[in-house]
Amino acid sequence: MFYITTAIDYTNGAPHIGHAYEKVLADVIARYRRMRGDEVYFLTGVDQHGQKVQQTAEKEGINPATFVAKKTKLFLNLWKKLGLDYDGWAATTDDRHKACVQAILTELNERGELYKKPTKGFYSLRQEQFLTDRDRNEVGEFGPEWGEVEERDEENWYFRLSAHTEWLKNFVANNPDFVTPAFRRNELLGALANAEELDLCISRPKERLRWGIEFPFDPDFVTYVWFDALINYISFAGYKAKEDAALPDFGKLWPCAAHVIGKDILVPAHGIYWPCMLHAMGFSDEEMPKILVHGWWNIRGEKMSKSLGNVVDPDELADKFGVDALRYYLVRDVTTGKDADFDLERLVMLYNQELANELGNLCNRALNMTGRFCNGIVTTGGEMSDDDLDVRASLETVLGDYRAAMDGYDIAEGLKAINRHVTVCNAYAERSKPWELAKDPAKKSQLETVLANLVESLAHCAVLIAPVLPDPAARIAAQLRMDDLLKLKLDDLKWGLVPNSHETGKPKPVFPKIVIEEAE
Ligand code: MET
Repeated sequence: MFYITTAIDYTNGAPHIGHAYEKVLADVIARYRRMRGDEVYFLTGVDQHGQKVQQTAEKEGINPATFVAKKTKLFLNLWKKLGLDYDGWAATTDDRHKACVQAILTELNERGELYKKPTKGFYSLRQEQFLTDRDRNEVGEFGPEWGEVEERDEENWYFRLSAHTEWLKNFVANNPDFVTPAFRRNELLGALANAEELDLCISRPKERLRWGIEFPFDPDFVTYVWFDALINYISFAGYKAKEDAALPDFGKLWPCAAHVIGKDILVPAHGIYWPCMLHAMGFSDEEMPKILVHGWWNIRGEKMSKSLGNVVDPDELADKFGVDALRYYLVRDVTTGKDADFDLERLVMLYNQELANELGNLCNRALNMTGRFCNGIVTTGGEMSDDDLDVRASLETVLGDYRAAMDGYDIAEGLKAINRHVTVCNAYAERSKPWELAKDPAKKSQLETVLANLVESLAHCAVLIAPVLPDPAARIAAQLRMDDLLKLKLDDLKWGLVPNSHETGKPKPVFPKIVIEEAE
């Protein structure tokens, strides 16, 4: 089973482009793994508790539950619009999740992993955590990154994080695939080498924070939002679930193959707290999840183009440029793990060039000429010239490149591999000039072979592009009149998908060009 999750987003605002990127990335990986033949479970959701949510709700004068329900809708609607195909929805106010968090707290307490002690110090409201002297800047102050900081003197519950850090250091050192990409794992190793051996404060007194999960054995406290949120990965996977909870079978899902998260929440939450929490619960080294860390899209306002406007709201982007262009851009113009610059001109350019002009053109010309010159009928089995054979060889190379890239979560490289083959095909079409061959009855077999090779290539490309662009892939399959095409698995992709005498349909533009009106 390939179990994949995303970070769950705070419901104190509307989803932004970073949220959309992460979810699309995870969706593409999930779809690819299904195509690869894996059984997949894709979980995403929202982080509904915590001080920030409570504060924003208070500011708007509504109770947190109503506020959260409203914001959650924005996420659900956007994910629907972007075509996310997830199997489970993790919303942390769900009673099944609360029950799991409480069961874990009780168990950890019984195991002696928790203790209560007075806490005195400075607290960052933005990060919802106590600060130490290490968090001060050069001039001895808590910098703006901590937001509002206040002094607190209160009792709290602690998790014996420090009892697990030695184990964690060894575990990370011995398991290179715990964090992908490697340079992010190095960041974690660096952080671990410098870490102070501190325990983690996992409660907040109820008088300050009501909007959280109550401690089952000390109802004056609620659970720290990160401790609550991280548990979503197992609670919604069926960990400690009741039989009738309608959750998956935990034994089948776990360990998670990829927690897809942003670089800002690797250290300390996912790279330190989470494995230590699991270790404290009794999970073995073999039962540790894997983490896939992505970078950020930098939005440089001044670089935004005049004619395209300053839109970076994913919802508006999808409306303005189309879901296909947005999904494509979000995985095409970035190397997984690294940061990238969000550039609307590139979004339009990449869509128009690689999809409208190249893949769209291949679809259009292959089906159009097959219709015009051969009544839509594909005839295979003719003699292949060297030029014909080169097309077939290109496809074979591309299949290998694509698989290697996609297995390594490098979606941009996977797409570039497809595009290489499309370019080969379009050049081949221009060189072979089917429109000339069609004029000479003696060249009929040659014509049929060229067109069959183009149609065959198109069928492959539709399958390969489907994880990123499921709707256009389906449109191509429909025009090819190959209803079951997208049910094929990666291993089924071999030359000969289109049978002899197959009748294709008429082409309709799959990627209408984006036309930008010049700004005055
Ligand atoms: N809500 C957190 C964030 O947005 C992520 C939690 S993932 C368990 O940073």
